[in-house]
Amino acid sequence: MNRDGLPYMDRGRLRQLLAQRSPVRFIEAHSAFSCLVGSRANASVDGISREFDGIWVSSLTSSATRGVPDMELHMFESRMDTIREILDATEKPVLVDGDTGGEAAAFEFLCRRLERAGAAGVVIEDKVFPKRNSLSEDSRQVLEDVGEFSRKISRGKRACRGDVFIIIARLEGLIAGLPVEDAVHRAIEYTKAGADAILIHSRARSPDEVLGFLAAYSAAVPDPGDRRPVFCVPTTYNQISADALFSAGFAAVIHANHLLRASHLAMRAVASSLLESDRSFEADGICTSVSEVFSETGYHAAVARDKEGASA
Ligand code: SPV
Ligand code: MG
Repeated sequence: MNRDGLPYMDRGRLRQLLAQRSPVRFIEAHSAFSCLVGSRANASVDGISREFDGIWVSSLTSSATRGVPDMELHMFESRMDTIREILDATEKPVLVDGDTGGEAAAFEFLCRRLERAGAAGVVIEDKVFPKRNSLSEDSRQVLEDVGEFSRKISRGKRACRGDVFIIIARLEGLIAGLPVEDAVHRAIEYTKAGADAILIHSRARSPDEVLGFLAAYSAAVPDPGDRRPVFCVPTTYNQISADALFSAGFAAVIHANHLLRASHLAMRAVASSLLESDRSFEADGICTSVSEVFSETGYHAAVARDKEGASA
């Protein structure tokens, strides 16, 4: 048990949830602090408690946190430090956005390091290195050769030592403007190469594109045993609920950047308020209290234990 009385992270949890066909909701984290907030988030919906099932370590928000554009700049060393801090801050499965994975040899090392660190899996996208962010309307999106990308997946699979770390192949065909048939063909090839799951990405405003992929994939691979769980990232088509996406057949939904975007909005408002009012009083209403920050990071609990020690 850990200090909160929770069982220690079960490294196979994500694989298990997918095998059970339990719907999986991911929330983005870009720091240990945002991971604590996302891990503890809880809502009661129709009397049933709902929480996130896993943490998504986004490349967009990891880049933004470092003040650089999401263009696969070489920074996996510093990202590894953040990933380890995030792993220390949660018992939930942590899924890492590995961009394109780089060249196959680099991807082998990435898989081994992430597996050893305790991550639940990695997602790599089938674009050429260095990729451009998929939500950008005016970036050139160039897909990798199917055979090359399949070999990268196989080499990553062979590099893993255990059988719980998963590799997810992310299809960028719709982002690159290719027809859905191309994405289905790639899903089949990447599955043959060993991909444990598929992520279909889209920046359309409506979910029709990704729902169309799901239908075409099911038609092309009629035996459910031969299909892989399909993930989606409803950032742009966000009027549909995660529940509706699960009912349509998606296995997992990733809320990919929201904690960073929320803090960006709040930080800008607070910074302006401090200048306008020339004091912080007016900003208090849009900041959490220092005491809440203490609670989130376990400060109050540690002080209580200090007191127990002093009176013992
Ligand atoms: C990320 O969160 O870094 C992603 C998703 O890769 S997207 O920004 O939509 O490409
Ligand atoms: Mg990314």
